[in-house]
Amino acid sequence: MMEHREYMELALKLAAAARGQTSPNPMVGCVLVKNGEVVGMGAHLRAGEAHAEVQALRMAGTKAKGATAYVTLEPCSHYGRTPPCADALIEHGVQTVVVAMLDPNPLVAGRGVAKLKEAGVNVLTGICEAEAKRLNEVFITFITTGRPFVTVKTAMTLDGKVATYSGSSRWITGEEARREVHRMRHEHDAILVGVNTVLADNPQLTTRLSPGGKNPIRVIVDTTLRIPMDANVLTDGQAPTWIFTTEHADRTKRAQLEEKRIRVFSTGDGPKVDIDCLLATLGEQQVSSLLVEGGSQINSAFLHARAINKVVAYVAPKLVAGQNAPTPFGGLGIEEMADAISLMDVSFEKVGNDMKISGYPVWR
Ligand code: AOF
Ligand code: ZN
Repeated sequence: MMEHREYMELALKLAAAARGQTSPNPMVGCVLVKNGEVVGMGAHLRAGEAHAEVQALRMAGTKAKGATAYVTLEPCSHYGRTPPCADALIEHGVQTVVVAMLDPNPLVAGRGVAKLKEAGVNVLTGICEAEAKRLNEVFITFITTGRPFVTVKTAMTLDGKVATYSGSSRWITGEEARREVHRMRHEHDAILVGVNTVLADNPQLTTRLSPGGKNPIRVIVDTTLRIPMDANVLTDGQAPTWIFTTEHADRTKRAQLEEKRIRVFSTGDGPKVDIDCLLATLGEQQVSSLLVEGGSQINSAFLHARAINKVVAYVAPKLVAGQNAPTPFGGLGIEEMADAISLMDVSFEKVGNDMKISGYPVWR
């Protein structure tokens, strides 16, 4: 017979199988076990569809009576798009519920566990909690702040450059790293670049994976609406494109864009697009995760707004030199090394011939 942790790890794997398709909902997995036998399994696959517990209960049928449920997230207690899972577990006679983490959704936040306990169900919490929190880092941020979880992804040479002095930048990393980036695009609700990147590279910002993937909403930061009307992101129709600008933008250009069904948001009359306002707006639009693919000015704007939740940096073993060659984060920068932004929970991974370093900035 397996231990609590092993069943929970299985439930976490089931949950993670739906990565990139549950937004704005969390990924959740559930395993039902009775007398050492797995009698039901389920995962939440899509917002609006059945929750993990319901899927597992359906599979188990009458065998759920007296079983132990392993759930990666506290069973819900509220009527959302679907009825409460806590009620379903109680009705099916589940005896014990093992929970990895409480639901940070203020509508639930402990009420699911309380409901189960009141009904006489044994509840055990905190099994594989750290793993569960990592799995749902996006959901936790979105449901508690109303803003998207922001990942800044960069790719640079060993000497820290994102392009040569002449602006040439294809490609810095190898194929494996580039494939990973397309996977990241698939997993995010939206992708963001600055207009300078559009002007320099005319990117599509789509997910090119075989056998296919979901395209994120394309967000362009463009203070004065310099975007060319024939840019790929405006003409290819592959995914929605939203432009964030300011009151300094030309009204006629704005109308032209809106005529092409491009959404244009103004963040006010500040000198630059206000990152804070941009994030609040994206959150209102149910964008729970945002992948920032730079340029150096945009990355630096996010840094100065302290608006980065995660950094994923690919470092390619190449040298291009050049004191004017751009680096991942531009702007004036921080004066004292003692004030550098440190990352925590850092991981180092070899991807093809490149090194991937990821971590979570500590904002003091
Ligand atoms: C669970 N099991 O599998 C999931 C839960 O609108 P709804 O009905 O889909 O509810 C969404 C909320 O339910 C979501 O914000 C989170 O609090 C919880 N998600 N809960 O017991 C699941 N996906
Ligand atoms: Zn539920």
